[in-house]
Amino acid sequence: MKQLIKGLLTAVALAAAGGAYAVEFRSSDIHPDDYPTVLAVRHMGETLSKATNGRLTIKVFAKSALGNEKDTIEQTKLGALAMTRVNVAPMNNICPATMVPTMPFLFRNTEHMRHVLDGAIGDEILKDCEAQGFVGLAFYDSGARSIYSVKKPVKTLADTKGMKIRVQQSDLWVSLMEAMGANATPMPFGEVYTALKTGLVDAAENNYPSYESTRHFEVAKYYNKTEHSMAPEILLFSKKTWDTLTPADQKAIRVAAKESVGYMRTLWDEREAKSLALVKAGGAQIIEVDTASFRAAMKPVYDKFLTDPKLKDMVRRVSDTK
Ligand code: GTR
Repeated sequence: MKQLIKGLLTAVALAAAGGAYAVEFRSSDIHPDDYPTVLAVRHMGETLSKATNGRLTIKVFAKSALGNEKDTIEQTKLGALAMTRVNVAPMNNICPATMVPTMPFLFRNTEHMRHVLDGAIGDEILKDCEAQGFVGLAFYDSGARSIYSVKKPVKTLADTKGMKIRVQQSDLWVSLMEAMGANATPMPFGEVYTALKTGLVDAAENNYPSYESTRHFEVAKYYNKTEHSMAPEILLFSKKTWDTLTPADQKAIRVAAKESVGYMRTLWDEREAKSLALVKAGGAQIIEVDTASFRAAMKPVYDKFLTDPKLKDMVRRVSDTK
């Protein structure tokens, strides 16, 4: 018997050394099953499974089944969860470099944002999360975020003065709203619908797909095109889990993640157009905004959060990127 157990253990150890283990990685998302981020990670799972003959697979838990973004980030750090897809915002307080792509009015347009995140700056930001226990695999698009309000439209900076606006759980986001003269109310995504409906907040801010999928447009019908940030989504892998994998498998995961970015962008562009049409049909009013007045108010945010010369320089490099 002793001999048998010893033999079995050796077999397991050998299998592991040869990379012959099989693992199903759990990944979380707060969005519903048909949302581009969820579909992209599922697609990544298929690529990974093909590349490893079915040894490595990914199971995506959508609709906050494993918790809100702050919770799943914590679980990922601990290794209780292998992967999580979140916005960079709840990482701002944890991994400072994620503040760079969050900065208001930083990216000129979608092409600029994609170009920067696909290049060296994007890689540096992903790498920066490693010291905090996360292997940054990829960025996904999240479009431009704009303020949507319940009672009155927002056309210029004067209109956000005193407004209670829901933000993501990030100090940078609180400060961004304060720079608009608003009162920032940080809360998880899943609580926003009720907060808008009960008057706990006067407004929230997001891209068209999230405004539509959450049906926030039913309660906050003014979608005011402030387009104040293009804070992207980020796909994080637990460093704890990562360190148990062979270099070949780590590479396969990285390749599959990067490969899913192009797939996601196609879905994203389609979804943005579809969501805009849906919210308009549902009664939302799309309001043109004097964005220059908002842009001019953002200096305090840059001054407060870009004290580290490395981050300051990164922002300069982003602006210099054609
Ligand atoms: C969405 C984003 C989510 C989350 C959400 C929010 O656009 O995809 O990851 O950040 O916004 O506002 O909480």
